[in-house]
Amino acid sequence: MDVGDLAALGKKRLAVGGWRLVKMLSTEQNEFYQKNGYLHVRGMLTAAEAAFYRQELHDLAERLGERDATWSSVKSAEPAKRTRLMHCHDVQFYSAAFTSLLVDPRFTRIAQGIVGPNVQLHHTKMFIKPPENGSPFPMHQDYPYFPHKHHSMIAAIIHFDDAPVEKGCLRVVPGSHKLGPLEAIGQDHHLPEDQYPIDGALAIPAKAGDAIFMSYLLVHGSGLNRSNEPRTTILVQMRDPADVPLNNKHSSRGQGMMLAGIDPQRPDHEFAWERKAE
Ligand SMILES: O=C(O)CCC(=O)C(=O)O
Repeated sequence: MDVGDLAALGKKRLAVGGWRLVKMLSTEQNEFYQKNGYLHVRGMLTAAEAAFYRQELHDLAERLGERDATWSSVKSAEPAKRTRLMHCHDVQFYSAAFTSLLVDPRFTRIAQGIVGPNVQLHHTKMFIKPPENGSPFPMHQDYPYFPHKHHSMIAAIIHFDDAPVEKGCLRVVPGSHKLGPLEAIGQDHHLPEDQYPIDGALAIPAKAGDAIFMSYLLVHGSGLNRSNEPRTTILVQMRDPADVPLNNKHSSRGQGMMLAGIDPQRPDHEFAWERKAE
C-alpha cells in the first residue's frame, strides 16, 4: 500500500466515523443539555462491565490504603464525627482498564456531542464513598479549580454501582450553568450553604453503568452516603483542546491526552537535547 492509498483510507475512515457525518446526541438530548447543563445517560455500560470496573477500583483502593479526600468545609473537628471519601487521581495510571474506558466510543461520542469533535483529557478521579459515613460534596461549580476562556470543560461521572438518594447521589441545580462563574468560598471553592443547600438541589439517582455529563459551570454536589453499601464512581474532566486555560494551577498526569478527534494546535515535543542552552 503506498502513501496515496493510505491517505484515501484515512479519508474513508473519516467519512464513516467522522464527527460531521454522525449525530452524537439526539435532538432531545442536545436540547436537554443546553437547557439544564447536564445529561443523564442511562446504561452506557452493561451491568457486567460496571461490576468489572467496580472491582478494579475497589482493588486499587485496597492497594493504595486509606486516603481521605473529604473537603475541608465538611470535615468535622471531632474525629468521631468525621466522614470518609476514598480517592485516587488519574486512575488510568494505576489500572489499564480505565485507559480503555476513556476512549470507549460509547463514552467519547457523548462527550463529542457536547464539547465538539475534539475532546481532550484534563484529569480523572476515583471516588468511593464508604458505607454509612461516605462524605458529602458541598454544592460548587468546577470552574474555579481550572477556569477556561470558552467554558468548554465538562465532567462525566460514571457509576459502577447503583447510587440512590441514600447513597449520596449527585445533586444539581438545573440551568445554573447559565449563571456563569459564581463567587466561591474557601479552600475548596464551595458555594454558600444558605443559598445552595445540598438537600435543596435536584437529586439524580443513578444505576450501575449510567454516566452523568455536566458543564463545569453547573452547580452540583452530593449528599452523605448513609446506606450500607459503598458508592463507586470515576469522574472524567474533559475539554476542547482549543480552549484556553486561564491559569495552570491544576496539572495532572495524562493531561492533554486526546480522547476523540485531534489536537489542532499541539506544539511539537521538544527533546531535552534540542533545547538551546540558556
Ligand atoms: O462524585 C460526586 O458526588 C461529586 C464530585 C464532584 O462534584 C467533584 O469532584 O467536583
